Amino acid sequence: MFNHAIVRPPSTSFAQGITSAELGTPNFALAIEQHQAYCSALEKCGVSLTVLEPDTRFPDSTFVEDTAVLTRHCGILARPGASSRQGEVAGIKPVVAQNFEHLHSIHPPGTLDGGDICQAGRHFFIGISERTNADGAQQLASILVQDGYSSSFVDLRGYKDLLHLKSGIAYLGDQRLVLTKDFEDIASFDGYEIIYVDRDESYAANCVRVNDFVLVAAGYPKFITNLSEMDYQTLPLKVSEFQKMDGGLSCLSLRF
Ligand code: CIR
Repeated sequence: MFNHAIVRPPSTSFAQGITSAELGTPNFALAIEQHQAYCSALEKCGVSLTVLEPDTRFPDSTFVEDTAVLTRHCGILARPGASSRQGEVAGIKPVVAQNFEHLHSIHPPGTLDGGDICQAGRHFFIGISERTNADGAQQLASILVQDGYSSSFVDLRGYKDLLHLKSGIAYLGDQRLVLTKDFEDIASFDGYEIIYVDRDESYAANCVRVNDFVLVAAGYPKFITNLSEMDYQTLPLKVSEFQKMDGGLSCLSLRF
C-alpha cells in the first residue's frame, strides 16, 4: 500500500537531459501536461503528493525515482551513475529525510540509479547496468539485509535497449512479475508468475502498480488488454515526451 509519492515537474531545461531515444526533441508544454495527468492518476490511486519545484540546473531531475530507494523501513539516497545527475540527490534529500527516520546513502565508488531497483515484496532485484555498478549494488544489498530483505543481482550490461532494470520489469504484487521478452533468459525469476510483454510493446513493461490500479503507458493495447483480462484496473497515461528522454512511468515518482 502506498500513501505518498514525490514528484518533480520537468523544468525548462528538460530537453537538455541525457537521451539515446532518437525520438526528437520533447515539447515542453506537452511534457507539463502529461506530468499533470500523471500526478492526477497518482492521486486517483489514493496517494498524497509532494510536488517539488522544477530544477533547471538538472534537466533529468523530473526522473526522481533514480535519486533514492524507499522501503517501509528506511530511505536510501542513491548515487546516480551519470555524473550530470549526481547533484539531484542533494535536492531529494530534505524530503526523504522529512519522511524517513532511518537514512542511508550509497557512497563512492558505488553508483546506483533507483530505476535499477525493483522491489518484489520482501525481495529486491538489483540491476547492474551502465548506471549501477557492482559496488553500488552490493552496498544496497548490505543495507537491505539489515531490514530482513533478500536481494539478487541482474546483470543488464550488454542489453543496450534496457537503460535500467525497470525499463523491462515491474512487480504487480501477488508474486506476479511483468517482464519484457528481453528478460526471458537474463535471470532466474523462479517462484513468480510471469506476464510477458511482447517485444513490439516492450516500453509498456515499465508499468507501476499503485494500490488498486496499474499505471501503464498509453498506446500498448495488447498489454493493457492482458492486464484488464486479469482484472487489473489500468490507468493508461500518455508519456511520449518523457519517452523521448529515455524515461518511463515509474521514474516520474518515488512512492512510499
Ligand atoms: C537518464 O538518462 O538518466 C534520463 N534521461 C532518463 C532516466 C529514466 N529513469 C528511469 O528509467 N528510471
